[in-house]
Amino acid sequence: MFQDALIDAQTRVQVALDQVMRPHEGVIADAMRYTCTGGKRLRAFLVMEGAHLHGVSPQVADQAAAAIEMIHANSLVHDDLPCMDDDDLRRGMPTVHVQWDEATAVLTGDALQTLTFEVLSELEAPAQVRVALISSMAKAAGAAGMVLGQAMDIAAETAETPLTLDEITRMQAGKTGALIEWSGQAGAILAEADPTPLRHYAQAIGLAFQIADDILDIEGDAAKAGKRLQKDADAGKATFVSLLGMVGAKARAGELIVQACDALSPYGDSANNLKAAARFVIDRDT
Ligand code: GRG
Repeated sequence: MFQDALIDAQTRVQVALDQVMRPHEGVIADAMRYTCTGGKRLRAFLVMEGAHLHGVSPQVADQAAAAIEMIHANSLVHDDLPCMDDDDLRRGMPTVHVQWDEATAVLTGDALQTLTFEVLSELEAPAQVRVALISSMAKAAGAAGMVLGQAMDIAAETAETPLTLDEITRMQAGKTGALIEWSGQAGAILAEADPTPLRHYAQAIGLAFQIADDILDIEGDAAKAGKRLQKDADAGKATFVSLLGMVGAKARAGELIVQACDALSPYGDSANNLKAAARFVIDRDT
């Protein structure tokens, strides 16, 4: 069942994260562990489930899952900095620059990023598989992926006109979608199988995830979410809700979930957990 599989993924990725960070000591290592605590672990779950579908060993999948959760945590720490979103609360805890200071937050993100690539380079997998995962991670996180999406989002704050639906879709494909896409495909890449069905699935849930985030920003409960809400509305920024309306945004998210589940048809019932995860992406309250 999906809920059991998600809890299992949360437990397994925490063990893997503890293991990869164990040799590290000092304040940055403390902040890395702090940053990698909590969260839904959706990206780890996607890696593990995709790996399971392709018969990849859980040990290898868990390392790849730890890698994506570390670069995701890197993005959250940097996103929360005063020069970006300037947030005090993340996953229900003070953000790293509040708990420590800005220099620590920058360095913690940097250290998580390099450890991400170190872990991928040391996976028990053929060299060409490791290179494929490293290269796709670099592209997903970098100047044509998450960094680009974040830069577009920041530029939109001072732009004269709000983003159009097309622009916001491209911005989110980078900012949120690229790492989700990497997570979805990683299991197939590890098995040297065709990643196309999982890529299509992950692209659809990535966009649905962001639409759900925009809905939660308005309808969510800040205490449950563990972070500040109503930010985009307060800043007068265009969101999927402002552009499609609440009813339209919910309908679009629902369509994307159908599309995501359709993409999984080559896997039949073995992909039931991934189908349930697609629903979870839009039904979640955090
Ligand atoms: C790491 C190379 C690199 C660059 C960072 C700061 C930045 C560039 C990007 C910001 C990206 C960002 C924070 C996007 C928001 C994505 C998002 C909706 C995060 C929340 O994800 P959840 O809900 O969080 O899965 P949990 O806490 O459950 O893990």
